[in-house]
Amino acid sequence: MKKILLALLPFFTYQILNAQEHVIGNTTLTEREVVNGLDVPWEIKWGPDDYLWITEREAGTVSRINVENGERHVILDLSSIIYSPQYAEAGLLGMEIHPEFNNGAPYVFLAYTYGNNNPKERIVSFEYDSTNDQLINEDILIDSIDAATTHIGCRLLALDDLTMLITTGDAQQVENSQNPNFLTGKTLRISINHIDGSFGDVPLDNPIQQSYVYSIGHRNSQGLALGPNNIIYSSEHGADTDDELNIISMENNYGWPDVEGFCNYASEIEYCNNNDITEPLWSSGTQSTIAPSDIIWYDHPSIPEFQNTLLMSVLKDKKLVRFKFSDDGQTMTEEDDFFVNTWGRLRDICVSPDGKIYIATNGNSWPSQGPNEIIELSNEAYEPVAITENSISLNIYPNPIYSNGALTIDIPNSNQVVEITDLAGKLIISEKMKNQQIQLDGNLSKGTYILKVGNLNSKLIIQ
Ligand SMILES: [Ca+2]
Ligand SMILES: [Ca+2]
Ligand SMILES: [Ca+2]
Repeated sequence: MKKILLALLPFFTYQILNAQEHVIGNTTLTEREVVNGLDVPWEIKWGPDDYLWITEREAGTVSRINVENGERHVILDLSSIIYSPQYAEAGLLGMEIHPEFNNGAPYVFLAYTYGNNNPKERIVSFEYDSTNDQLINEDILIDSIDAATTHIGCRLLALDDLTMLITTGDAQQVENSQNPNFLTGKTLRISINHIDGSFGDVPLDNPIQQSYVYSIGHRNSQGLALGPNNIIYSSEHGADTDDELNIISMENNYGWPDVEGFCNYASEIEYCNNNDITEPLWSSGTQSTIAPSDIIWYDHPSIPEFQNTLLMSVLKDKKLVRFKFSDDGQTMTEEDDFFVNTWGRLRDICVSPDGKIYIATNGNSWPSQGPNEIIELSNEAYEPVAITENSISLNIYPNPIYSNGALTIDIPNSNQVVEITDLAGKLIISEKMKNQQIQLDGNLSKGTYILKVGNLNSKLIIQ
């Protein structure tokens, strides 16, 4: 018995040292370090293969990480190509995974700087070779964008219409942000449609024919996130004042370098009126900056305090900011800080399908004096809605049903709200019945769901 206790001791000590708890409202989040000792993690994405995909800015590598055991496999090494000086912001930066990765389009997009004396930025795609666990066949999509040691943008966001948005910084040539002939200081939009032959081309409905330019007047945007109602939110670094949170729309002008933050100074107001400048939803104010990096829209029920809010990882002020919005998503209504000075500078954030949050840290001081790690935050008390054959207590038909069918729910009071969640408990549809029916609008992909009315529920199959 004594022997067993001794054998167990190191294990428990390890657990206590590495598990920490954070109370947020009514939820206790458990902190766990997934991996440490990285060479400036810049992008983290939850992959369609249930691995965490990361880029490391200075090392120039892409890796897949098994979050259960922290095992990391380098699947691409661009160290011989990239320009990544130590005291700078350049290197291997943004990454995006094709929305149809598991469906015939195993493409991974990267943004990086290259060329030592006259640095440029390029946007490329690679194919994932699952047999050898490597990225292969580089295809340069946009080449020779002006770069610099800092202000390079490089956040990528693929959308369901098979286009991808790309942020570029002003590359320290501030006036070019207002000039549509330059690709710097912009949001760009490119086709990633692998079916119609337009992959890599300028989408036909871009505002300027044969130009990737989608919006202008940006300084250095390093956050892009898709929110409800197809709203594209973007975070942006200010110079000495006015970091911004914007809604990105086609053809808009966001003001830089002539306007910082809101149109609130006399000179700005005139410029704003003459040039139809789009103001931000939020600014860090006219006194200081916080250095916002990535943003995500968190919509999972496992952390109710964060559900349906925008989370922003912040570098200089070393915190996570939660933004709440009006129902239409157009107005910011509340701003709250979390984890201030807890893990140093927070570069990037992503969420797994079961609602766990992953944060990439970039050390305590600029540019990268460790720790450079990835932290997991989870609500261990959360129990996803589980259902067994026995607990079916509601008659619905037809079942299975097509994703755009009319579903009848056999319940006497027909004014109740119907909730449809996936098996992880994520709410997808919440709608009032009409005449004991709801009309599905094609938004549910094939699979199994849980339909709930009050405390009754049933398994629902979409075919
Ligand atoms: Ca990310
Ligand atoms: Ca602006
Ligand atoms: Ca201003």
